[in-house]
Amino acid sequence: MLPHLWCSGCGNGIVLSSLARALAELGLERNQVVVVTGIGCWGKADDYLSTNALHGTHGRALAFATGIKAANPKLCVIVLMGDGDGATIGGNHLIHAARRNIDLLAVVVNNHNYGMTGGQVSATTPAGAVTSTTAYGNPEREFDLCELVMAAGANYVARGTAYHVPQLDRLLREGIEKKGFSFVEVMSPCPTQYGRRNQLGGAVKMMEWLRDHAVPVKSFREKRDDLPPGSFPIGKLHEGDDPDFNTRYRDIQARAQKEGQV
Ligand SMILES: Cc1ncc(C[n+]2csc(CCOP(=O)(O)OP(=O)(O)O)c2C)c(N)n1
Ligand code: SF4
Repeated sequence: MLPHLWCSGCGNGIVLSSLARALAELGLERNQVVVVTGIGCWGKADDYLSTNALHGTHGRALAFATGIKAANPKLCVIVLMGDGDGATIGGNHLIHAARRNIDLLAVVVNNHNYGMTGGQVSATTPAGAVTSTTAYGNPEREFDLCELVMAAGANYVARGTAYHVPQLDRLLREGIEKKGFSFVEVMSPCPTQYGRRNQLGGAVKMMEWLRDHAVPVKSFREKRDDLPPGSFPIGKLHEGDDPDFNTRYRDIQARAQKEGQV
């Protein structure tokens, strides 16, 4: 095991191992891969990967990644963000990356709060949950990130958890291979900040909660009204085949060149 900065019981190490396995299984050359991260606990993941890496500013990872992919479409671009980074301060970039259908994989580790800076409320904190900035309960409703990016136009949308590891390996592999915007949300425990404040019983109990509330998407759609409160679907939620941004851009470029405009 590598020395790392994450708390014991944090799900980040599990997601990182899953990503490393997905890259190894696909046999990608490390110089063909660029891992782009924002700021946060999960945003430190690129420190432990021997690919190209860009550690950007908080909430802007997708903007940097879009530039990289647009400039060199041959690169495999993977963007690692927390829910604060990728969906709260960076929420607008997330929507527009999905709308643009830029060909990359975005992995948002959703631990329901801003872990690194003391457990503040984020756009995925469940309504009523306690955080350092919502001491008596969150008055806001949470985003369903998968539904959000699906509605915005992503080609591949999936949700996994830090408990369901073989499935997560597969979802990350599929997300890397799929052309267009791929989004994998990983539900993951932050026992230090979120778990402690919400009295979720520590890292093991949080893992057991994931085991008991994550439901394969097919069963979820069939039985959603009969499932225990808090249940959520996991697996591949959506796959489309719309042309990605670079394909559309190339087509327009070719047309413009033919018409002698550039
Ligand atoms: C513009 C800006 N605002 C705020 C911060 C402080 N900051 C650093 S990390 C972080 C929260 C990260 O939370 P999240 O993205 O959910 O990742 P986690 O730490 O939970 O993995 C914040 C608010 C910053 N670095 N830059
Ligand atoms: S604060 Fe939370 S997200 Fe950050 S390393 Fe610790 S357990 Fe993980």
